Amino acid sequence: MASFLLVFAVLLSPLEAITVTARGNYYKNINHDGKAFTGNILFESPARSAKHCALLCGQPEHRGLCETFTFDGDVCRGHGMLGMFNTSSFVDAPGARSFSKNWEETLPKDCVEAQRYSNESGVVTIYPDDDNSGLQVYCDQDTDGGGWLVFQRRKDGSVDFYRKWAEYLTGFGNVQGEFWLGLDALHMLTSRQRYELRVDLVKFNGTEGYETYSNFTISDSSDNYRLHLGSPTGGNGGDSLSYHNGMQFSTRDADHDTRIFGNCASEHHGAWWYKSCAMSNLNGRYRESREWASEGIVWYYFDNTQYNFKSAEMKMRAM
Ligand SMILES: [Ca+2]
Repeated sequence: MASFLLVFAVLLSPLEAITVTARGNYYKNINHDGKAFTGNILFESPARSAKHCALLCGQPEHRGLCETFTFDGDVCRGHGMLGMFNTSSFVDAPGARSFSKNWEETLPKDCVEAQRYSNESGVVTIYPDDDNSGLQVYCDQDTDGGGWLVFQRRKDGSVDFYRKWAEYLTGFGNVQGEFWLGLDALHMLTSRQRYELRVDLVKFNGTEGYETYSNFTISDSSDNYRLHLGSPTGGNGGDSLSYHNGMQFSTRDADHDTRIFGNCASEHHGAWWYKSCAMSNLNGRYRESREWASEGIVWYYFDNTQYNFKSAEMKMRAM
């Protein structure tokens, strides 16, 4: 039987349904004229994601009979082949996605793999592990060959970064604009594979700088998301992060710095892996113009000053 006849149909937003997998094979979505195959239902089950639905479809209990599935964001329905070759068994379903075996591609687990689907920077859903329902992230596919997962961005002061512990864990802001992805996500990602770290900076006069580090990992909540960094591996921005290597994360309401008398997060109006206190402060207060201020967005060794930056981005790439 020709493999192109194995058509998969799901009802999903395009962002969620980049690809799905079943029985160890991988499928890339193709349009099927806005129709979905809904016949010959073999099973119905709640599912977390399209990928989860595909995995259910591939379970041995279905004895290989499940060939397609639909997922409405809540319920997963597995379908057999019966009726698939009759166009009347497809119903109108605007936004439906079909999946063909011909493509044989894998779900992207990071922004490096996401380059297989698009070389343009933007928001994509990655699947860091099989049980995960997907994580929406911003991939920078332009800088130094691309493949960078951006986890922090400052550029216009539109988002307040002077926030408490709980918000730094879950993340905040707008992934297209200013945001912090979240310490829980950073721990999850860096515990699954090795990443390098890159910091991009722009001064108010337009001068750009960057710095890269190997082996970027963030420990878990029991260790207060401690920063672990390898050596600086390149850049012209000055190494302003090694000073913070081995430090726990602190916010104004959760002081884990090594300064006994004082709270670095409140003194620097930010949240960071403060020591006693900071050679960098990229979550500090945003200012519209160049000012000398230790509570601003500082990267000290750029030019050995505490002048604030116009923009900053922190990103990571699988090594
Ligand atoms: Ca302290």
